Amino acid sequence: METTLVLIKPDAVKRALIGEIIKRFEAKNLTIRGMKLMKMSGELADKHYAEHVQKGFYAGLKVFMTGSPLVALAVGGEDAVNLVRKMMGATKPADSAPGTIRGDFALTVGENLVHGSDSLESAKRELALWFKDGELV
Ligand code: DAT
Ligand code: MG
Repeated sequence: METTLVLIKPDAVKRALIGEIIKRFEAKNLTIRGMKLMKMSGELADKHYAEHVQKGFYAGLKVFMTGSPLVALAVGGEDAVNLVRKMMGATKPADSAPGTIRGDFALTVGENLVHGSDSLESAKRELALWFKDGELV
């Protein structure tokens, strides 16, 4: 069984979509193994988005991600990493299929509602940033 990191981003929390998003993962029979509502620190943002810190959009992304609370989830199940990415939809909402979270609810790439680890290796690295040993059930 795999476990992946999902972030319900600040725009989704503000839009009261926490329940809608968690409902989809539960309906798919994935398991919520960890969950916390918190504000992302700048330090955590730099670590979490290490692959993007040099990019032009990063300053705006950091302001957005650290500006108000988000929900971090550890989501487990068979093929959870790829499955969650499929359920999220493509990064750019114009490319994300109807039926996906971004396809159904997101309008812009800057506010695309959810994060999901993009590989098993990323999932392991990211889960260690967000959850301490012993916090996952
Ligand atoms: P994903 O979140 O689908 O894994 P990513 O890792 O390429 O996508 O980028 C991380 C986040 O950064 C993405 O969810 C939204 C933001 N982002 C990516 N490309 C962007 C761009 N061209 N302009 C603004 N924000 C962008
Ligand atoms: Mg990514």
